[in-house]
Amino acid sequence: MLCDEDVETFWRNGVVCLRGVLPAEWTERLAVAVEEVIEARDGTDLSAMASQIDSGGGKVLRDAPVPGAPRGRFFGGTDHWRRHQAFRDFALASPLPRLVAGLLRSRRVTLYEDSLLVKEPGTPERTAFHQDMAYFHVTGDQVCTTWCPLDQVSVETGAVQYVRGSHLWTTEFRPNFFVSTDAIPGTEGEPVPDVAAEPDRYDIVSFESGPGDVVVHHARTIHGAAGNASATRRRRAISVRYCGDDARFHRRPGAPLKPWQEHAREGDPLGSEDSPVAFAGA
Ligand SMILES: O=C(O)CCC(=O)C(=O)O
Repeated sequence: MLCDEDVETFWRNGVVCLRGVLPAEWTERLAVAVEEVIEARDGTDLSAMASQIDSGGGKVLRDAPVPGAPRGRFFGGTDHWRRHQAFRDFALASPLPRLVAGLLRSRRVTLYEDSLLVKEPGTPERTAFHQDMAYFHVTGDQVCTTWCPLDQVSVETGAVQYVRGSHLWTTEFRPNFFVSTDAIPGTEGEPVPDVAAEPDRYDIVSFESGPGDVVVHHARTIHGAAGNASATRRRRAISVRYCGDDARFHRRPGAPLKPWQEHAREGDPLGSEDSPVAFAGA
C-alpha cells in the first residue's frame, strides 16, 4: 500500500497524501461512531469557544458568512479511543498503524491520541496555522498525524493546508487556541507565523481527498484550514496521532496535559496502556 516515493515525499515535504488506503468498512463504521459522538456532545464546540475568545478580546479567525447557508459549527473532541470501541479499533486495528510504521521508518508505533474535527456546512471558523508538536508532550523525529476525511473535501470545505518543508525548520513554536492565533499562556517558543495573512510567502499545499484517503503530516509541519464555505457539504475528519521508535515523554510547559502525563517522567518511553502499542514489526 505504501511505496518508497510516499516515504520520501513524507520526509522531504513533511506531508503526503495516501490515496484509497482505508477500506470503506473502516470509514463507514467510523462515520456512524462520529454521529454518536456529536449526538452525545462528547467533545468541544469550538465555535462556542471562539465566541468566548472574542469576548475576552482575543483574535479569532473567521471567514465571511456563507450566503444562503445557516451558520455551521466547528465541533472537536479528543481521545475518543478511550471511550468508544469504534474509535479504538480505528486507531489500533485499521491499516493506519502499519502505514505509519512504514512512513516513519519505525519498527514500533504507539498511539498518542485521536481528534475529531467536524466543520458543518457554513462554518466560518478557520483552523489557525499551528504545529502539532507544540501540543504533544513528546520529543522525537518519528511523530506524525494522520488526517482521515469522512467526506469529499476541497479547500472550499476546509481541506487542511500545509506549509511544505516546515517540519525542517528548527524554531520551536508556541501552541495556540486552534481557532485563534493567540498563543496559550505559559507556553514556550516563538509565535507561529501568520501564514493565512501572507500566504504568498509560504509554499502551501493541500489535497482534495475523500473517504479512504489519508493525509499524513509530520508533527512539526505547520498547517491550518479555512472554514467550510459550502452551504451543503459537511467536512468530517478524524486525526489519529502516532509516535515511532525515537519518541520519548517530554513535558512542554503550559500545553494541556492528559491525566496520565501528570505523572510521566522526562525521557520515559511510550507504550503503556495510556499510549498503547498500535504496531510492532519483526
Ligand atoms: O481539521 C482541521 O481543521 C485541522 C486539523 C489539524 O490541525 C490536525 O489534525 O492536526
